[in-house]
Amino acid sequence: MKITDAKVIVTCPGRNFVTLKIETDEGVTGVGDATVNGRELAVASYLNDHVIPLLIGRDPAMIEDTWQYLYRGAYWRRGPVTMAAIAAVDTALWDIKGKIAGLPVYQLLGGRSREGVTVYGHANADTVDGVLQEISRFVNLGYRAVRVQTGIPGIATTYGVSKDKLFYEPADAAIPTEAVWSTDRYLSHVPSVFARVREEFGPELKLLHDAHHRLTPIEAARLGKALEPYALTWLEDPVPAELQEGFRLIRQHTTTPIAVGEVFNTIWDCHQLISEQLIDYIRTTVVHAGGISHLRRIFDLAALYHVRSGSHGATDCSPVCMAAALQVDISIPNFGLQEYMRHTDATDTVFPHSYRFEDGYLHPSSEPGLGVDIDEGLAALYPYRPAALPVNRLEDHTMHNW
Ligand code: GCO
Ligand code: MG
Repeated sequence: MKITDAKVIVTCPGRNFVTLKIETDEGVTGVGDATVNGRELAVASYLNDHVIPLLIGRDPAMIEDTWQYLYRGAYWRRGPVTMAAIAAVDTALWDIKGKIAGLPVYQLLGGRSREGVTVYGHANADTVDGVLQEISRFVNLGYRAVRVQTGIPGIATTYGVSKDKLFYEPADAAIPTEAVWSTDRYLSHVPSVFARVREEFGPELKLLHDAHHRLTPIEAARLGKALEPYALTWLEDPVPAELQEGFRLIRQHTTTPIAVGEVFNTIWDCHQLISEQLIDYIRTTVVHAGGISHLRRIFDLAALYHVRSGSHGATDCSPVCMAAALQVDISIPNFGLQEYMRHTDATDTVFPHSYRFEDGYLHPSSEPGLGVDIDEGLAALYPYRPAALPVNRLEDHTMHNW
């Protein structure tokens, strides 16, 4: 069996997505997500110019060899663009392997380890009263875990607070919008939010919070400590994680569990965090961390060190990514939680899929392969629109992390 063609489909049914579709001489096709929010066309070009010519004529069954060929063969290894392109190829080849075997991909990964994949939704609002209502909405929908983000008094806009409550789309303009940030205002507000939430919802609901890379280690330690009475399931991305040893300082001061990894591309971005047990959840996902093969490698390393998975599942991870993530989530021994931000109806129709939400769980498709496809005719109706993520400045205009 041989790969005969591969095409990159860029579509914008509400937001931009990049999808790779691989075709074979036996008529079996596979899909992979290659979306990097705000850098979509860079990945499309990397695939078209540097990857697709290498795929033609290869045996689609050789997933690991193809992964190693694209990773080692690039010479310039790693990075979000390269790894998203490799991820798309890897994901599409697993899809093909599953279809040929007549099995959902999770069966090829060892079969189910659980009944369903526990997901968390995003409750957010400008005010504390508003967020309490939003949390109720998620609880009524059956969610067992909720991420809580609110506006910060004195700051005009805050990460994670969205106009449209089921979706969060921060890439809102071709040229990045500029937000203003104050760590002091944030740190003095957030603990009071969680105090109210625990008071209203009691001890059982799993609560999460995303600091979105904005703190220093000692600030993160202070926040983690202040949040301890409210028993969060995790505090996410407390600091930018290039400096992996920075997490030691957070760990010395707080028992609030730490989650990190949505912007990581390879196992090398987290091997110190994992092997020194500086984190509790690793949030790498299929599209940004080298596909199903590499994600599984990261999660296997994590399992040795009591670190559980918590894959990123924001709106910019397409339904192809979500379908693939669920195949991994259901099969690994050290699954933690899966983020689940819903897609627009237009996105769901462009990417027909058969995973489903029920009772707080997502259930992967049981169809052969990943159980997801792209409707190319529909995709063509939604042309690419330039959209960049915002940038962040301190009140004195110093550039900060968004
Ligand atoms: C999350 C993330 C997202 C990212 C977005 C960037 O935890 O879901 O932090 O909200 O900001 O995916 O593209
Ligand atoms: Mg996040």
